[in-house]
Amino acid sequence: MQPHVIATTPFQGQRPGTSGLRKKVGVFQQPHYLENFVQAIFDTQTELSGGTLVLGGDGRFYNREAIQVILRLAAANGVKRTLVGRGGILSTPAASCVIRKYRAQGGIILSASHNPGGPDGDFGIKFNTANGGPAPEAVTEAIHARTLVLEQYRMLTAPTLDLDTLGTTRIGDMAVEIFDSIADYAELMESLFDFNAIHQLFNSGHFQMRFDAMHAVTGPYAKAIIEQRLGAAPGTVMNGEALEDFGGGHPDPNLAHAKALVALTEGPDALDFGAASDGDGDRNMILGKHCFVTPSDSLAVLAANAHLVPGYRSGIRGIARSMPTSQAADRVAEQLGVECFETPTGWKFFGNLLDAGRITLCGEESFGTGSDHVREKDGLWAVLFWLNLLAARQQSVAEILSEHWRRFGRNVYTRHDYEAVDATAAGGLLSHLRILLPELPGRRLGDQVVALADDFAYTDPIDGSRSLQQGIRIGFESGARIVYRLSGTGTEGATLRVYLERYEPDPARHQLPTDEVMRPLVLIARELAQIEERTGRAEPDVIT
Ligand code: G16
Repeated sequence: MQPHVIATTPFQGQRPGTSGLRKKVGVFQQPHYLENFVQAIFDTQTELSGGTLVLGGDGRFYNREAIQVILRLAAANGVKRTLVGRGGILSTPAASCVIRKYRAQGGIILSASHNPGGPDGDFGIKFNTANGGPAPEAVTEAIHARTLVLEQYRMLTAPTLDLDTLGTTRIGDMAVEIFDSIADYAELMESLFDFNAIHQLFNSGHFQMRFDAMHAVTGPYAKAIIEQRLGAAPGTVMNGEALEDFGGGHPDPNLAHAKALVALTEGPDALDFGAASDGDGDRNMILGKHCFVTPSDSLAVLAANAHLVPGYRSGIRGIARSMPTSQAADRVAEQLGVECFETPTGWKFFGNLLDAGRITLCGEESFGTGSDHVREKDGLWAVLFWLNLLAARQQSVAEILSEHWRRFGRNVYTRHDYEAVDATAAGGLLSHLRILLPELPGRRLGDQVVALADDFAYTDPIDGSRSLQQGIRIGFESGARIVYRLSGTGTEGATLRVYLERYEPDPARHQLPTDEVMRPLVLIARELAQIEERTGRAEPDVIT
């Protein structure tokens, strides 16, 4: 079968952001738009020709159509074998797991993560390399450069393939295997965690939990693992049916978007444990009875307790966190005597450190936590890790957290997001801060004195690559910090993120409400960056 060569013209704006190319569905539906980007992947990632590709997505609107198109492109570009998740479904961590397990040359994951779906929602595509991780910047830049000069793409003609029946078919010379990724993923989880102990916790008669899959990709994985394998009561997984529009919701597991779950952990009949995951299953939120664990604290707690979990019993090698993530994990690393790395935002920056064996655990303030078991952050893994800790320590989430703070001090943390801000105004705000940087050290702002002020730059310790302008970082003598950066995952205008952190060593102050502790720092952050003046916004849209 001869591929058709189809003439095309380049699209501007196909540069992947923090995590792949994310646009409105309508943008992806334009003739040639998806095809151009995917052809640019095949043109630059030449090892895919003759190799194995993993393909699937979070099940959002346009997932199935995009998979049919990508299969025809893959066959025409010489891919020998494509593994497709049944129904076109693959969570991001499961995709990473199977790329590694079946030694594929790469994977294409269709997802806009936590962004809303549906015909008017967002769609996205990301390429993962043979290590199972998000393509590093050098790869995404090469793909982008190729999109700018592309004149043609290659496709085979083929009937629409049945994605729902397990088994192997062919398109031209390429084998298409529809497989069930849940089994591979569940097996990996069972190799890391004490399933018997978690099973006993569920059957103890005094433990109530819910996992909110937010009508997104984790539903089938969570039902199989939490309800079927671990024996939690049916209904423990809520919103477990994956829907193309996530039931009209915003599949972002945080206090603003998982309100129904949060409510279940409050009040007199509060659950002991609540957890949620996002659109593509890589994010997680952890809640206890009357208690929210910030993602930064979660990373620190997991690191401090990793020895209680079978998969990490022999200790951890090191920890990495993204720059805006609180420094709670640094304190744990110091006590454990292991290395701690501060990387730019984006899971892709952890890949080299994981591959080189320099770190075991890593995490981000954006509700992402993971380890060297795959090369993506992993929502369900984090939930199972916490369940394993609860079973091993026989304590509540709040008790574990309070003890952690007593031992290490508390890094009180909050993030303010100003969404869909005028992009020019947002750029102007950052430029204004950059101009201020040299004069800030030593200056008193409110009750704080500036110790460090820079535009974060990162040199990868493994390959020496440099990443510049990764966020404005202002550190104070007290250990407090303010970080400003623009999101790389939005699809409308610009999203300004302001990350705020204050260190509190005094246990008598650990239970104070976060907003009360952070208020003085919030005022400093707003004034310094002239947020209202420049964006017209007096208050953030989302506070996490
Ligand atoms: C992605 C990246 C994360 C990043 C997050 C937020 O997560 O994988 O590494 O922290 O976006 O990025 P930004 O602040 O630039 O919006 P996900 O879950 O959306 O793939």
